[in-house]
Amino acid sequence: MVSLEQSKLEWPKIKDLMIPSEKVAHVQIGNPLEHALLVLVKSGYSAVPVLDPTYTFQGVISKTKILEETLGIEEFELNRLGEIQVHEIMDAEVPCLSPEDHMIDALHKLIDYPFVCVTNEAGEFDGIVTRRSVLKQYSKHYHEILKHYE
Ligand code: 2BA
Repeated sequence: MVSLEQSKLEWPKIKDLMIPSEKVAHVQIGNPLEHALLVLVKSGYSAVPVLDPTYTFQGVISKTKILEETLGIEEFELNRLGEIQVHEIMDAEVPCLSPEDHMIDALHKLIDYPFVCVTNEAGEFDGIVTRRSVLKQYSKHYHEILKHYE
């Protein structure tokens, strides 16, 4: 019988799957929502990580959250985009992974989140693991098993 810890070792580590920080679009906690929306629209992503000036991970900001915040009673109040800072409305209660975790640790979290941030022991931002990268690994594994039985 294979233990959970043994089965984890068969899968890649998070550090080998993640998109490194330098390739991840992000915003700073003190940025106004106007800037965050610009980054989200220009990058094409629906949500991106939020960092502080020391590159410590703080949370996630999404287009949906920004639009919800600016929606008044009858119309969007776009002037509010310059008045509110990212840290006021970001989602700070999101799970993180360590570079030494295994893919299976990401799998559980990616059920509820499209990406999970990777931080080192000091809380510094190392990158993200996306649903795409994990699904790619599963697809590769599946085809290897098929070949094995052919
Ligand atoms: P979403 O922006 O909702 O994107 C959902 C999926 O759509 C992505 O899945 C990807 O397959 C595709 N996609 C969206 N925008 C894209 C773009 N500009 N270029 C290429 N493909 C794009 P995943 O790749 O699994 O990403 C999951 C989530 O991770 C994304 O959700 C986004 O919030 C975040 N993400 C991925 N790559 C990122 C990066 N380089 N910088 C910041 N955030 C990123």
